[in-house]
Amino acid sequence: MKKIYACAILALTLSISAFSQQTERCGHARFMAEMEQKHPGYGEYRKQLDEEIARVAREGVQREDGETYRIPVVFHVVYRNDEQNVPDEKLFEQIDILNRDYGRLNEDTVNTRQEFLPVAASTGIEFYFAEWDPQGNPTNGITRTETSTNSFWLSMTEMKSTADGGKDAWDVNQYLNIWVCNMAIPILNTPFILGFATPPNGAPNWPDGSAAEQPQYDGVVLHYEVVGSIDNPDQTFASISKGRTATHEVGHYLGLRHIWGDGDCTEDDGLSDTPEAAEAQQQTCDYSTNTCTDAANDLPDQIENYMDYTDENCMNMFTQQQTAAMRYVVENFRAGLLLSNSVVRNELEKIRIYPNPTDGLLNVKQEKQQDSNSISVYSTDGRKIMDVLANNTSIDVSMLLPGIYFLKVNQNSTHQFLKFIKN
Ligand SMILES: [Ca+2]
Ligand SMILES: [Ca+2]
Ligand SMILES: [Zn+2]
Repeated sequence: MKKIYACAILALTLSISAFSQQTERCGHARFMAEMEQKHPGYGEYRKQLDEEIARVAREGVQREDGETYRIPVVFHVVYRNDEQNVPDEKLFEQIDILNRDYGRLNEDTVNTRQEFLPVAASTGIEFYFAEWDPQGNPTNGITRTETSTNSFWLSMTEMKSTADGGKDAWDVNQYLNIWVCNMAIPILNTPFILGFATPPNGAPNWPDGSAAEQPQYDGVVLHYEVVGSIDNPDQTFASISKGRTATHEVGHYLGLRHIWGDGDCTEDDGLSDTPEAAEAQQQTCDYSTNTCTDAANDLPDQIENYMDYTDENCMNMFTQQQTAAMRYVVENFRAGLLLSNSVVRNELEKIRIYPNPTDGLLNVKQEKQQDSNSISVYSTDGRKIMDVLANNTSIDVSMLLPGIYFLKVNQNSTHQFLKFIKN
């Protein structure tokens, strides 16, 4: 896979795919190989990072009681046609799936086998649509970009670059960027790859020359057909119909390795509560799988784990050590995610609007009344709906349809946005 760009290999890949109908489940190995080629030393850097994460996880760093890490997400939908322009509802569903899986609120936790129940964990990590864009404007956390690119199957960066037919990231330190695009093999029209993610970035031992190119490519990419669940999946999608490509890829984004360690029984993911495995579960649900014999307490392969390649119908858990590892990554390498939207919120406390939700009248109370105020109402997709007279502190919004809106309050040279709900 390393020389995927060579024409001979390309032709070979096409023919293999045609015969086996095999879709690459996750592009992690491909990503690592590409990064190693561009930035020699990347693999070594990753290994050090992995070892540090594994150490923390093994030592059992506990979740601080009650503290939930909330991560703002922006979806960048890059589409060539209507089908690829995945509707909002699918994206809403995808966030719900992430929250259920990461919170161990998924319905199928009942399928976790007895021997793994003691280590199955809720991660205490939640995901929500970004409420503010990088310029401080209100947003629904979704961007849509039309492209002339038929398929992004051969590139791991073009979908992340406006100049290359994709969409530039929002500040990768403040948002989890998830690109949704077509990665099907042309002509065959089957997905070449379902998704891939970049592992955490930002440690001081990042190789020279990588910083300028790499940071804005940080995030997760999903093939558009596996966003959200698939109701009546055909054969191609039968084992990947639960929207769990995102669960798996976000796991990589938060530092997790595949549970088989991308190698045989001598390689592992550094975590002791995921039993060693010799290879990926091949998109099936075979509970008898036991590819490695552990010395003391031999357990079957943990096919329930989101970081395997199991049929998504049988995936249902993260472990305690995976939880510790991901939380460590959030705290040490992706802490900006926790700060970004809260900074804006603190600013907003200087202005109060009430009642909220409102049936008709919205009162605006400012700590310091400004002379040069102007107030406008915006929809969640950033359209201005109405202007309000500058000194008006009671706004009639009775004509608005029920829903979520933003009030933009200009104060001299700055402005603030406040969210309100119209019943
Ligand atoms: Ca393990
Ligand atoms: Ca075993
Ligand atoms: Zn993977």
